[in-house]
Amino acid sequence: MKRKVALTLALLLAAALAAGCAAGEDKPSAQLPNPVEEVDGPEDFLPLGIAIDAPQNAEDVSYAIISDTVAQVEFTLDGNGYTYRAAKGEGDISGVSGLFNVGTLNVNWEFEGKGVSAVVKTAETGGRLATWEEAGISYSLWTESAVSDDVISSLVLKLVVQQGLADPEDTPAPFAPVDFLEARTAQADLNGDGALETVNLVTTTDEYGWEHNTLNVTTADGTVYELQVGEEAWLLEIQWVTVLQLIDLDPDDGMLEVVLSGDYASSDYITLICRFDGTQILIAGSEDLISGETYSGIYGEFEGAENGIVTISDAVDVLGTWWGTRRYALSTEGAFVFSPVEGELWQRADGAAEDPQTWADEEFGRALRTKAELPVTLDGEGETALPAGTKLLITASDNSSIARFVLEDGRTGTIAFVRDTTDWVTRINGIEESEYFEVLPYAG
Ligand SMILES: [Ca+2]
Ligand SMILES: [Ca+2]
Repeated sequence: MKRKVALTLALLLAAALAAGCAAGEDKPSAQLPNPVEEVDGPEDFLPLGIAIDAPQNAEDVSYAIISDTVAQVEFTLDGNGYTYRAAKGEGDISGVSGLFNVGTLNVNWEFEGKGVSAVVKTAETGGRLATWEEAGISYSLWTESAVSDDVISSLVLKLVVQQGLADPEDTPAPFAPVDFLEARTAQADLNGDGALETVNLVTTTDEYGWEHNTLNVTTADGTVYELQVGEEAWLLEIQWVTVLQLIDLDPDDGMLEVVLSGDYASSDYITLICRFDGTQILIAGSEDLISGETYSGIYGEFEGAENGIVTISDAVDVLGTWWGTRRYALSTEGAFVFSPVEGELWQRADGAAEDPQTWADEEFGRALRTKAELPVTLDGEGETALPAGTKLLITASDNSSIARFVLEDGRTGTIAFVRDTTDWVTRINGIEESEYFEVLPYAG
């Protein structure tokens, strides 16, 4: 990937040189390869993974992004005009063509215990070009003015100190999720090659009122990659998009993820987490713990992601229907497949466990009331049977074999169940669940 960036930059430079020659110029000049897009400020460089700004006390500061890869700040300092650039990868990004046979100076110094070195070249006109590299990013600083070597090298040091040295020991600032549900379009470097992609979601409605969603990724060179949601045989077609975000699951892999979540039936949600790898758009799968198969997408709605852990919410049908959340992580083998975080359950998320009203007699659909002795395991007490007439609230479940509950007096415990997947009957100790409870409020 790095090689590709370097090549792109080399081509840009070649274009700049060619432009300079065609114009018949033989003096050094900052030829700007097109397209140059003016931007508002240094925050616009962040999607490129670059943090540069003009030095303090600079005047006439302007910002631009060149060919979606190179960040540029132009400014005036002490009456001299400067062009400061940075881009991921190696190579000369200065875009300055011309003769530099007057002199080359290598500047080295120590900063924060690390060696930094820049090369300062002097043009025939007296202009100075400084270039340096730091943490995989190339920098250049050019001025047409005949400033002294001391002036240019101390300005380089000032800029390096101002932005700080990248320290691999430091945790980088986490990428803040970008919500583009309203805009339907966003720009970011999705695949970490230093060039911005445009991602957008196009929703069309057919003559039957059925919605079709297409996720498009357009690269800097105009190539469009498409993902038609629902195209895969078992990928459900989202009818109502509720979440559209850019997130960063792993800050170290150079990639961002696009999250698309929505309702595919009546209040049945699915979450698609997608990556663009430079050649195609991939959808993360999720492992079905019962069958062992991998499905495209994760059932449930996307709630958020933190430290690589994705939270999904969904209706859980275990001893009644209740709203729960579960946390998923990418499986360790490096595949783009999510599994529930080991040892964690679906957690009830409707606030019922904290609400005293849950235990009121008239509250229906929250606390359950037993009508027969219910075999359970109480925490700290072991296996026992709860007498008929006991109220309990289901608080969590693995959605396959156990349910956690809390009693009105605060004691907690576990109910073991077996779900018969042929007739979808759930049994506790061999007896159908409905035999134990006055009402089991299932939705749908
Ligand atoms: Ca990119
Ligand atoms: Ca990442």
